[in-house]
Amino acid sequence: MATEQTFIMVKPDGVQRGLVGEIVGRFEKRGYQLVNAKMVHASQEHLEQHYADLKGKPFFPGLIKYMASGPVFATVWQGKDVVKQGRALLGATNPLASAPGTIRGDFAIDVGRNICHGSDSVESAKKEISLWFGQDGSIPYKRAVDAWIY
Ligand code: 3AN
Repeated sequence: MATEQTFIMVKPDGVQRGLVGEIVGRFEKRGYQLVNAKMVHASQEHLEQHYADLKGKPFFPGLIKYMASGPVFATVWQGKDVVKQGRALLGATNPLASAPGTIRGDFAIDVGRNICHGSDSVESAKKEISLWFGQDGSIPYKRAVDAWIY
């Protein structure tokens, strides 16, 4: 049984454009298990923690303002290679480089409004899940045994 988990977030533009169902559906159809989910209107401090690695970047203040502009849909997903495959489903950070067929490649044109976030490593997934959901955020429920579900 695979136990790898990742943190996937639909950003305010994705929520406002009605893309939550589309994004959740793509992960479900690929075979991943939704472990946790919630709508959150995050504080500036919380988002600064989430994006701490980008603090020195010129776009950081604008990024925090955009992310704090409305609710996001925060989720935890589980399954085989879900961190890497989750990033592949999202597409490249800059939608100009995202392949059609990916979420960003199908729905975004601006790097500053790129709809979704996905953890970039197993380590950052652990940190992000605990930041957004706390200690109990990553406990999976038991799925029916099925050879086609990871
Ligand atoms: P990713 O979200 O694909 O992991 P990061 O961590 O490099 O990419 O960037 C985090 C977020 O910062 C991006 N999702 C995007 O919203 C924003 N961002 C990254 N690069 C730029 C940029 N050049 N201009 C504006 N916003 C950016």
